[in-house]
Amino acid sequence: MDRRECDQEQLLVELGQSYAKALIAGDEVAAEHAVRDALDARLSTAQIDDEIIAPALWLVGRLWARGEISIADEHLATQISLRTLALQREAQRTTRGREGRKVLLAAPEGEIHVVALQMVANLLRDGGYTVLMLGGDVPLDALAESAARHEPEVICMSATMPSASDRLTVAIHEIQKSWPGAGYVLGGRGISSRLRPRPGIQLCRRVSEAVETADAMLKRADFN
Ligand code: B12
Repeated sequence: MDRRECDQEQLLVELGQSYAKALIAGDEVAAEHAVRDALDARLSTAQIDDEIIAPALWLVGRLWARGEISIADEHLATQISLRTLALQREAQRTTRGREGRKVLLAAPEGEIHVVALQMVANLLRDGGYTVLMLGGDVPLDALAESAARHEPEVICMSATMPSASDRLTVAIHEIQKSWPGAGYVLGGRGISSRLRPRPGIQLCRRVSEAVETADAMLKRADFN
């Protein structure tokens, strides 16, 4: 077993224990928490079903057979598990809903810091988006041309250097001339107070806000 498999095995054991404890306590919130953690850790539906939910229900069955919990406790544990199955389906539906929706990522010319942008790309890809990562130091005309060619619904850009902030504004202006259909998700410590959020342009402080912000942008576009 390699390191990754070992970590995953350990995580499954821990989440399995938390989930079982939650079922026995009749604690729906704690049970959902365990399943959300499993989903966040990218455990598969099969792993969650076979190695977290099923063993916990077997334990509940054994406790009931030994007279340690009541039939009502067993029913409650079952209802909680049925709800967590619905939660799993909902998470999959959300991911599928993002399939085929394109997000383009770039840092404008002169900006070579791209670690945060790569994190955003990973999060979006994991969330089901189709990701087009152009990387750092992308000339403005090349950026506008790429946007016009690929027609992404969302464009994520990053500015770490203070000088890059105004270039984001110019980039948006340039892109809008050739591809007006995108919303913008911007981040980075270089962003100045001159760049203000407005409809179609959102600022994020953390990479973890990117997926939610892109989702909100698409929802808005769908309603228009
Ligand atoms: C790694 C690094 C580099 C690498 C970059 C490699 C690469 N390919 O990315 C190298 C060595 C090449 C480099 C070069 C330079 N760097 Co440098 N670099 C850093 C360092 C150490 C880490 C930056 C980083 O990756 N952070 C990790 C990420 C995850 O965090 P973050 O960028 O802050 O992003 C957070 C948020 O801002 C937000 N976010 C950011 N972008 C986005 C985008 C979206 C869409 C979203 C949703 C969120 C989001 O999410 C993150 C948190 O969740 C910082 C130190 C520091 N204090 O930041 C200096 C730093 C940024 N660099 C600095 C400088 C000065 C330079 C150079 C000019 C140095 C030189 N004289 O050559 C050059 C050229 C820079 C240029 N033209 O772009 C300064 C900037 C100072 C300033 N504000 O003016 C810093 C702060 C170092 C310092 N203390 O002086 N650098």
